[in-house]
Amino acid sequence: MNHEQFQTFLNYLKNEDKPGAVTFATELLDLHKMSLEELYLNYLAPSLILFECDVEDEDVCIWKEHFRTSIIRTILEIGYLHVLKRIEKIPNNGIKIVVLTPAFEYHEIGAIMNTHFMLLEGFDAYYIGANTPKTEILSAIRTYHPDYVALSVTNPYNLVVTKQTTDEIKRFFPEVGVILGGQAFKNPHNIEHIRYDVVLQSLDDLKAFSKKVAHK
Ligand code: B12
Repeated sequence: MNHEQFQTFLNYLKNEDKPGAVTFATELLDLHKMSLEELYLNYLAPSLILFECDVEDEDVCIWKEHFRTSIIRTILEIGYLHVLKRIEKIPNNGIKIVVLTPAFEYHEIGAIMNTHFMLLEGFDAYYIGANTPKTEILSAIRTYHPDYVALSVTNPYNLVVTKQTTDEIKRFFPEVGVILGGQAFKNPHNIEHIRYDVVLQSLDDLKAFSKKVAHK
């Protein structure tokens, strides 16, 4: 990774320079200086995970974090256009995945990024949103008939609602697989009582999963 380049990107973000940050990231993709995967994993994700507010006033820190997230979201939406261009050449593996974050979980950047990665691995992936109530999830399963539902969960407080959600999925749609991903599952104890089929935490995990399940 080019540290100087990363620092330039971070400086745009630190200065809340949205045009600068978006143009910088878009050019990296447009000029093929960096793959979308590299941009997401080495630039966008760390710029959020390592976010530190250098002012004491907490109120200022909150809107700064929100603003940074909105800049990253804009870059992800532009990234999607690059995904569309690339998937024309990628064979579809015939597996449909609905991606979401469950009720009360607002952290959605990991879910969006991984939906793009799934598309690039040949999955038919749909990100249906953050803070998705159980009933809406069941409705989406009824509509899309996915092979898997992927739940991205960041905050361990949301493990209870995750358990309730996956119990309902398995009760009404036992044939649908449950994928878990996100920071809340880094601690293996957090998964003990949840019904799931696979935990995926990285692009490598996703690639290995794709190899394993691609059959059609
Ligand atoms: C941005 C952010 C927010 C934004 C989110 C906006 C949005 N639209 O997503 C907002 C402002 C809404 C927010 C709110 C809150 N946040 Co917040 N937030 C963050 C921050 C700074 C970055 C999160 C992020 O986007 N990371 C980047 C993504 C790419 O990383 P990721 O989600 O981990 O995803 C990666 C992997 O986990 C994996 N992955 C994730 N999902 C999946 C799914 C699959 C299928 C696969 C294969 C892989 C995968 O792939 C990704 C790439 O590697 C983190 C800091 C941190 N250290 O993470 C705090 C953080 C997560 N937040 C935290 C907290 C406490 C909160 C609040 C409770 C604050 C409050 N008091 O209100 C609320 C909770 C809101 C809610 N109900 O969910 C804590 C959580 C602590 C904990 N208990 O774990 C953190 C860690 C901050 C901290 N250090 O205290 N937050």
